[in-house]
Amino acid sequence: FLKATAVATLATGVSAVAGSVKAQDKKFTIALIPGLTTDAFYITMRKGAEAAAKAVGAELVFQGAPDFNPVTQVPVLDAIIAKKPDAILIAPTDKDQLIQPLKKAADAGIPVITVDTFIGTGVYQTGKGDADFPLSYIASDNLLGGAIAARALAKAIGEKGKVYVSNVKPGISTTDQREQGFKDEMKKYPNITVLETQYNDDDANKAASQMQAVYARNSDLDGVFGANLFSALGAANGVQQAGQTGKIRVVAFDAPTTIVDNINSGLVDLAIAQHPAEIGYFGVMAAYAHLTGNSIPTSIGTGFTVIDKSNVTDKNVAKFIYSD
Ligand code: T6T
Repeated sequence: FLKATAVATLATGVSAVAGSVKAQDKKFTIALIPGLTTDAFYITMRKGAEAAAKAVGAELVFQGAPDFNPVTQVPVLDAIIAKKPDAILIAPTDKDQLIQPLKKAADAGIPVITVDTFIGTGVYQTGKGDADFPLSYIASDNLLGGAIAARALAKAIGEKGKVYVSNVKPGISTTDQREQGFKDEMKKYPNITVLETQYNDDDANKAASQMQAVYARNSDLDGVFGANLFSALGAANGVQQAGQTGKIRVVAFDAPTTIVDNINSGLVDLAIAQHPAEIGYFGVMAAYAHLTGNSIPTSIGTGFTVIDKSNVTDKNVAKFIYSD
């Protein structure tokens, strides 16, 4: 009988000590649903999450859609909910469209933490509204990131001229805030005109052709802010294809490996690297803290590293370039 109990206890991963269950001995399963799977930003986030899962003996399940789209993300979320993980970390691909699908997880008793992006206003656990049920929001300060981009682009173009934002699509918390932070900061530069935003659906090729179209309409275009990885990559490619390297200045959000070449060649002035590994690491740690009965902050901010020609070879900077 004793033997059988021991086996059963081991199988569930829960150990009974003097009649009580030690929750910290349970092997928790934590799911991480990225915005999309084939994006160096989320690949790097996964690494941080895996490091934290290893540290606390949890299992990390990484499952996502191939594109940044609620239509493809929601079925992945539903499949994860059906498996009943102990917690869900998710980068919601739309502020509004993921509220109801995530509510299903919360109603099923699965704690939800959003990483990178948020739902609703991103202010959680207030008892207000229909989207405050996630326990925590772990991310970069995207308004600040947009302001940093504006200051850098303004400086690069001598504080005068025409610029535009290459962005993904409206409704994504991160990129909406970057654009807002950028435009608010640009109000401080009366001689800079911000042209209409170009939305590329997270497609770098589309961002490249849009760049050329904007330039065709505005031969005096001075700069572009690429508000995420594919927007920046595409806008930079567009500048190169138009033969305007160094003339139309590019400020990039995100730091895939290609950014190094682009900075060295002068195609991109500066890249704002987020710290996605930190987001993944703290995401898992927050989930684990909650699951073991500890309180967690309703928001955790992670940092940026601004990369340009002057520091791109510094190993303390280069370590923030994303993993492929
Ligand atoms: O910029 C990141 C992420 O922060 C954003 O929410 C979506 O785009 C990226 O994944 C980069 O492609």
